[in-house]
Amino acid sequence: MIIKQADFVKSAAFERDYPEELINVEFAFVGRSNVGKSSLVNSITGRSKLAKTSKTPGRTQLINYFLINKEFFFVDLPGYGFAKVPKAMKKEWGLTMERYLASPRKKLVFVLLDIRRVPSGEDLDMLRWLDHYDTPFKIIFTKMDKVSNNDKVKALKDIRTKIDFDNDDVFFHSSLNNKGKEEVLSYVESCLTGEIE
Ligand SMILES: Nc1nc2c(ncn2[C@@H]2O[C@H](COP(=O)(O)OP(=O)(O)OP(=O)(O)O)[C@@H](O)[C@H]2O)c(=O)[nH]1
Ligand SMILES: [Mg+2]
Repeated sequence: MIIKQADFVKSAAFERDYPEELINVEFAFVGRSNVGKSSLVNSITGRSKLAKTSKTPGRTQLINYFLINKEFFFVDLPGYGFAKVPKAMKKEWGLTMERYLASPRKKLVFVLLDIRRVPSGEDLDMLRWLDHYDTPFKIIFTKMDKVSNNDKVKALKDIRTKIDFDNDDVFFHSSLNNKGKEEVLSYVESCLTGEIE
């Protein structure tokens, strides 16, 4: 799929502030703070400055909507699991994320996991939550440029102690060299054309 246009639409905390729903499903990116959600949005849209990225976890505090090819939305969500912010603030971000996930919007959720980390309790909560609410989701392993092929095998083994998945059913991506981008985009396209429900 070719991304001809990608535009920031708006930031929102509450459902009433989300842009009007489109006919097409929207694609949301969730995961721990710093896992690379905003970088992934930039990588797959080919717009390096579309979503704000940061070395400091907790950069994205609101839900950011991007309109792609005037057809569908990518939704960049605030990350979870960042310890070094005041409790009240953390709660607020969590609520912003939960409100989105609980909203009736037609969505496909990409759950991002850092290939070098065993999934945290919060990652597992997220996966359980998506299952519980019957929300379709796909896992994307991020920062693949940080691991060799050998490391990857070992990392997947460690990750499998916590979660179960088929290698064919997950994505592997690097925002540094954009490897894996086409696979994610083809999947997005297949969802839009209705090949996958
Ligand atoms: N090497 C490498 N670094 C990456 C990759 N993706 C993201 N990063 C780096 O990881 C840091 C966090 O990236 P972001 O995209 O801002 O992460 P985020 O998940 O949006 O973080 P929050 O908005 O805080 O939830 C930045 O320093 C990025 O440059 C990747 O694929 N490879
Ligand atoms: Mg971000």
